[in-house]
Amino acid sequence: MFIKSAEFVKGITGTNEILLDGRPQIAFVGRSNVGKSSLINSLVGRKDLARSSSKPGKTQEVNFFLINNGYYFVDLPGYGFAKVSPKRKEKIRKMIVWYLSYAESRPKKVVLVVDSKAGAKKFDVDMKDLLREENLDFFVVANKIDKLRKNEEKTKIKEIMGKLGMDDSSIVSFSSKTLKNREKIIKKIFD
Ligand SMILES: Nc1nc2c(ncn2[C@@H]2O[C@H](COP(=O)(O)OP(=O)(O)OP(=O)(O)O)[C@@H](O)[C@H]2O)c(=O)[nH]1
Ligand SMILES: [Mg+2]
Repeated sequence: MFIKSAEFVKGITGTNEILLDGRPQIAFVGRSNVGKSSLINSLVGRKDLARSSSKPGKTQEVNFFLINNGYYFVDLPGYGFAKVSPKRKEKIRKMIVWYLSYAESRPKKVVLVVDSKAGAKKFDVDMKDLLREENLDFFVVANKIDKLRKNEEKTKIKEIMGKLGMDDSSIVSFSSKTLKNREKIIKKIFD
């Protein structure tokens, strides 16, 4: 699979006709600041398609990017940024749950992005449970692998998958800095 075109279509916060246009959706979910938007940019080979920021809480809506005119990459807001109000946090949590569980369509694949240095947190475990309950097809990206020393990688990955109760075949490490495993992730998304 070669990504030859990518464009931002729209951001939604609830029911919208884009959910029903029949194109398969690939969703990127994870805690705030783990690098979901950067991962999308790396996959499509564009620096600023999905807006990313060093300030957590950049993505506020469910953003749809049209890929090769046939798919959507769906960039979800991140959960768990400490500085947002409890009310705002709850709103974001509900938006994520709505998209994954109650929206008119279901994503064909979900990429659960985890910060490889911080490891799997409660949100990640809860998310894995939700994805399982909803019977959604998903795999884990251990992101920001450039922040780990080479000899830490294996242990960290084992630790993350242990916490999630999953086996090592469902995790791929990645870094937007080095683009390590970019092709592998694209393959996993589209197979
Ligand atoms: N070292 C390193 N930094 C990264 C990597 N990916 C993203 N970042 C940085 O992490 C910060 C957050 O990246 P985003 O892509 O905005 O994260 P996000 O998950 O979309 O964040 P929200 O929209 O707030 O949920 C930015 O400063 C990025 O430059 C990576 O692979 N390695
Ligand atoms: Mg984002």
